[in-house]
Amino acid sequence: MAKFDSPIYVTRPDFPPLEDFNEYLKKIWENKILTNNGPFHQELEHALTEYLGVKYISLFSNGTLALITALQTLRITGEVITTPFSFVATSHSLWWNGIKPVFVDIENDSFNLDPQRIEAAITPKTTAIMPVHVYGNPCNLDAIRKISETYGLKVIYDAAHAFGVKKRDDSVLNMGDLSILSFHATKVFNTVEGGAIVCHDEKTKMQIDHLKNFGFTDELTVVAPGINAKMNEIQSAYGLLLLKNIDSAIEKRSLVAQKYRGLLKDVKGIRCLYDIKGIRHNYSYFPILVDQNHYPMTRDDLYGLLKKNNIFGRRYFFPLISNFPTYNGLDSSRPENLPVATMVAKQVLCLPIYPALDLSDVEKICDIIIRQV
Ligand code: T4K
Repeated sequence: MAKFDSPIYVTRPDFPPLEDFNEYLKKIWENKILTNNGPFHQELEHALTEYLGVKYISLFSNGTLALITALQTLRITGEVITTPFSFVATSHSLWWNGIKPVFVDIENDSFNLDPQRIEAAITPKTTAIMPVHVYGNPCNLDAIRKISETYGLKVIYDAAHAFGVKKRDDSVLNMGDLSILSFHATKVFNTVEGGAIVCHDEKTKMQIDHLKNFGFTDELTVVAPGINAKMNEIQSAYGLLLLKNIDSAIEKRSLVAQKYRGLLKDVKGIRCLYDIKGIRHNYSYFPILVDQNHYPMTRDDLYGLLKKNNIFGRRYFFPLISNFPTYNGLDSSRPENLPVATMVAKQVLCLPIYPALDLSDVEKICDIIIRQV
């Protein structure tokens, strides 16, 4: 089979219709408001609370600043229990707050923080847990809630991948003290760059809004050492337009995921993740595990082979965060402490998934994978 003529990337951002975006740009030109809680910013916050089914949302210029600010909002210090199987921004947000990440292993089925291993990692310095809904698959919410209540720990969910994900019709963003979202161009919903913090009460929403605007509460009053993490009007308008078609975008992703699963389900040595009953998934990523004991090549060889065929999968999240120089000296970073995460990072490969991906292209990608057996 001939390789793809043009590259197939792990994802492709959605773009709103250009004419519609021009209309919004015209309005911005008329309003003369480019940023600082402008009308589109307010409209997008409102639209997102409705769409996501959450009480309060505060828009950010990116997900990383949302994470950093979430930790500031709750005044988290000391040690925070988190997962090594995530994008580096998760742990970096702790580092930027002078907090020590304590890595705990992940579950073999969801690739999320394993609640059964959290308690053993709690010390007198532990103040919070920062789990990640990796690939949009919800963490074990009930178990994490119970542990946090027993030990009086805050929970900040890194929900960068979990836009629109629901458990029994309730947004996963309603769990924990705070959740953060990323609206980066590579995400299910994007504002080019962007992010948000979801919170559950008005006072916290106000604190977050002050913190993302240098700490200003009015023209002359600065109540805290805030940062500049505001989303601007152009990004907000982009988001408003994309939100109109978000359900159909998720539906198209779902068809891609189902196609992959159907074609790969019997391939020896290849493991897919499947839908969980009662969960509304968003199909943000399509990870497979390549087990070289049963599949004729390693994950890296398959990655290279696909690349030769113009298919650019990604090894999210390899290396583990705990293997990067900033973190690899920590006691909790020892591979013996993280056997499941170490195995998953070695085997995982995210295949292309995005709304505009043709199902015939999914067939071609799978054909290359299957032909090796
Ligand atoms: N927490 C978690 C769990 C996260 O995954 C992330 C971000 C964060 C926190 C932090 O949120 P942000 O501060 O980023 O809002 C990407 C993203 O930059 C990053 O947002 C994301 N997670 C991470 C998982 O992936 P790269 O370096 O892998 O992206 P890049 O530029 O290689 O893009 C991947 C492919 O997408 C490209 O090969 C082609 C395609 N693409 C990409 C862009 C940007 C396009 O077709 N068009 C584009 O404009 O990090």
